[in-house]
Amino acid sequence: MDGAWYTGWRHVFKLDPDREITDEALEAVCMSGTDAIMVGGSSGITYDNTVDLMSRIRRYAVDCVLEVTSLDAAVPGFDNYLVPLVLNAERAEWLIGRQTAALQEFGHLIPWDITAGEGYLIMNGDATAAVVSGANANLNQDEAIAYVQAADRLLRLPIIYIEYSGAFGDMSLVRRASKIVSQAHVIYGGGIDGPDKAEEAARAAHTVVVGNIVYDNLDAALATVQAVKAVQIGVS
Ligand code: 1GP
Repeated sequence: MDGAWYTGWRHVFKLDPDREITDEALEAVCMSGTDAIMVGGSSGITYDNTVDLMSRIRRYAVDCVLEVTSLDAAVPGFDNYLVPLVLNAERAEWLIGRQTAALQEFGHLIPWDITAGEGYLIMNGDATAAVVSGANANLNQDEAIAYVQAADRLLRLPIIYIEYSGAFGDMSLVRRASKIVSQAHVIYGGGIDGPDKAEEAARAAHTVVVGNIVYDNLDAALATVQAVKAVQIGVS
């Protein structure tokens, strides 16, 4: 890892433009000490709801990054951009087709120095992202690790995101992934409902993403920040 903008992230909150969040809750999230706010979701994302959420987050000093999953919602003004490539998608459209279509149209506008590709490995077949992209989440650990190695060694992707959205994943897989990568940064997200799971994930991944619980139990969500920051990743 080379000190790129995402390498210092230990904890990230992911907010969904398609879900309501009060000003008070948003303030608590942005002032929590998290390293960044990621804006993204798998459905109902529009230009308007993305601009709206970005401008509300912009009131705070925290870094704000857009995960670009729809061309319609590629909003300028974020600090950074992540472009997911779904490694285990059944349809090539989600691996590289939609991205190249976007480049044909907007390639000249992309701020490359603040944009990174993100190899997405979707491990929960029930997650909306899995359904939308037709991801084959039915992988054993060795098969999943082969995707991680392909992304890290063959594709040289800077980030690998192990996504269990909605369910807490196999931390032994995440730990193995973080150990095996040669240059990629490993992000884990899914099912973190409070400090205990956050701490477990922080031992396994370079960066831990906390999503849904922000909307369901704000206090538990806020408690994940210190839980993550208190642990050193045990995989260096
Ligand atoms: C979703 O990985 C994130 O993209 C976080 O997952 O919403 O389950 O916390 P949860």
